[in-house]
Amino acid sequence: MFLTEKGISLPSEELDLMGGENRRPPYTDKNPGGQMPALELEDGTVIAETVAIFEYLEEKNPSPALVGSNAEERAETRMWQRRIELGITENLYNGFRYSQGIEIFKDRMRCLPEAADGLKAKAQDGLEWLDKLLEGHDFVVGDRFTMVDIILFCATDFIAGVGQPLNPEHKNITAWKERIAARPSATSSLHPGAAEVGMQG
Ligand SMILES: N[C@@H](CCC(=O)N[C@@H](CS)C(=O)NCC(=O)O)C(=O)O
Repeated sequence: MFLTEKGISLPSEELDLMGGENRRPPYTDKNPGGQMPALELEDGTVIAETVAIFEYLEEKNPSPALVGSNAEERAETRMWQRRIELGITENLYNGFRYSQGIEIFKDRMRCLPEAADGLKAKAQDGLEWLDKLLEGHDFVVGDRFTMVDIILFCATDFIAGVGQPLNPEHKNITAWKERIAARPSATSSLHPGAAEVGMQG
């Protein structure tokens, strides 16, 4: 979705995530973090972590700005990225990994099944907080569409299909999600496998 918004096209290679191809060599020789995505540059440098990839691509392709077009905008976007990932999306993902996803993740990382419900509740606390702040705003970072909308949209889109739907009482987040889902980049970047499990974008 980020690439599509930027108008960037890159060659790509798919790995069998369910089969754990990302958790063993040769992938882990390149990205010892063992997760996807990773971006391999022509000189062999490998950049993992989605936000690091976004920031790299933004520096190389500043327009349209999805981080920001000046220092103030970039700082504001990064502030929101931290809030959204630390307060919401990491809790959504770990809540999933430690419960519905445990069969996939139990041999990949230390799982804390006893923490799953608490993590899911923390994510809901974060969404409740955000719902109020979104009142009167189109996007998470005020009135600018940024990488933060992409991060939160992809997380809430995926997680709704695996046991953590949005709370319909969060009217502002529900409206925001529909707004982001309506962007052509959401639909055109959707992997056929993701569409099969009910994702919108
Ligand atoms: N912190 C990483 C998390 C990446 C992540 O969770 N990737 C998932 C796919 S979207 C993955 O590789 N899952 C399989 C696994 O962890 O083995 C990032 O932001 O890029």
